[in-house]
Amino acid sequence: MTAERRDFRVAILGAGFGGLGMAIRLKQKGIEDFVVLERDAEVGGTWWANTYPGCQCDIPSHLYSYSFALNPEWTRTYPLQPEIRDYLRECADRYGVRPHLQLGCAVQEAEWDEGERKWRLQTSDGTYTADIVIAAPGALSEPRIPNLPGLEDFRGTVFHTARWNHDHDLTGRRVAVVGTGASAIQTVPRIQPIAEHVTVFQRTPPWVVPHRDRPLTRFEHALYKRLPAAQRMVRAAVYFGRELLVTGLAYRPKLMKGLQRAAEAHLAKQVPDPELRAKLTPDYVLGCKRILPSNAWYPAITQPNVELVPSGVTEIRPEGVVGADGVLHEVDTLIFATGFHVTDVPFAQFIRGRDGARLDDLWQGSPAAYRGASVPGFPNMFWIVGPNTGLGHNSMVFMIEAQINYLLDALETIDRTGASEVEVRRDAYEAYNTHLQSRLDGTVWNTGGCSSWYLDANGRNATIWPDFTFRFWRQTLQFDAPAYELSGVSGRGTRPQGRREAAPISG
Ligand code: N01
Repeated sequence: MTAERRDFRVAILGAGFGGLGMAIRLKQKGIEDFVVLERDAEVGGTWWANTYPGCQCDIPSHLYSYSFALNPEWTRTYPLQPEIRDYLRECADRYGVRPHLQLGCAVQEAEWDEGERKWRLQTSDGTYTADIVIAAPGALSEPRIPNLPGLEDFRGTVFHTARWNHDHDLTGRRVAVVGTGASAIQTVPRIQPIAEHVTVFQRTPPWVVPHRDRPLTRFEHALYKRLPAAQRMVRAAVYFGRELLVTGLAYRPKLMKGLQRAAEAHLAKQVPDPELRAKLTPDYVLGCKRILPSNAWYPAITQPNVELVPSGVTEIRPEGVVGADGVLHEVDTLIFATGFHVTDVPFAQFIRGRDGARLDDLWQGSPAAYRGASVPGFPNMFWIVGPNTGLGHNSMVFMIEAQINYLLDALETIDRTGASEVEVRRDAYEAYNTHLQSRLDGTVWNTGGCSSWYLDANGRNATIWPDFTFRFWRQTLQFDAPAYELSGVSGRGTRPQGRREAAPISG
């Protein structure tokens, strides 16, 4: 499609839920002058990249779709990775986004060209330029493998859950899994029945609650197909039911004790051995880290071919893994379920704004943005799933759609005013973040006594939206132009001579 075209009004970076959703909404508005640059071979983002056995969304299906594209075909109450991947592919087809996609195109550098008032994007497919960049690289896209001594000398096979090695059959293998987060607890129960032995290194136990996953019935499928309003009602009920958690998570962490007792009962029921149970019992308030639903995790851990090592890893040797107790566990396969680079956004080091300043230098490992979207010094660049727009309790798709609304209105404002540069004011950015951080102070994520990937290296929470999500929705319904400097606005005579007029983004 666009192989010859290199200059666009809008460039969207990433084709996961965020980037793809943005592209669809642009099409729905009749906006055609955009490109989507995606490093992977298909759309889907995290749901394309994560293919580990057992990969499933822990947010209910009815809520895990775009509001404008409900899916009556979900097979289960919690969707499986392959069906979310297929849903997103289908959305790309149905809404005609394919001609705008540049797949297999990794953005290596993004630089603001002050003279041209454009972003210059160096990619694996050459240079692209765009008036406006919408960065949607995802918060959980760069796997994090700890820098462990001896790792390069390991004799066996090593991979990360987000880069699953499907050519490596785990049947009869001696496997070590490092980490006990959402990915580990989904995949270990799938590895355990086929591996000879599984050693799980658990640095911090997660809180695990009963899972309500079940297949959707033929009646439900027929109902939702014939009566989409019924699915909308279930969706709304699921949404508000999950929002109730915010009362405990963000306002009164003590309220989490009730759910914590349910998790303790789940553990007691599934793990009769008191010694093992003690190892699996967290010492922080439930909700501080993501609450994990599973009926299969504890039963897998209690199997005779599984050993739970209640410590991190200190060293890798050619023949195995050494835990904090100094014991060598001999394995032939090492799987890192150690999460992602989140607050140390790897992409930020490749972005240069005004005067060549690197976003990485501004953020210094602690990302911040105005409404999760805009950063001073980086004009005409907006983020989807930007800083402090993350959730632990509800659907990210809801937050993504709120952000898309905001950006659509931003684009309309730019179009209407003819501005060639839009940049958030530093005072607005600072006031917003000061308020946001003060809201986070009393929340379970900051006070629950755990260390999680929501916090940066200095303990600042750069990830979570600390309130009801409908408040974020309300805040982002309209682009708040007074918080921004709009320069080069046509009609006000501020556009410097010799600079090109902004092309309309609509039509
Ligand atoms: O990663 P994590 P994940 N030595 O960061 C441990 C989403 N997700 O891939 O807790 C030993 O949660 C670390 O230990 P500790 C979801 O948002 C969603 O599992 O830091 N251990 C932890 O146990 C989720 O939150 C679904 O002490 C080390 C684990 O590795 C996010 O992705 C499914 C270590 C990392 O857990 C990330 O989940 C899957 C070290 N050096 C994922 N370094 C859904 O269902 C780290 N660990 C939607």
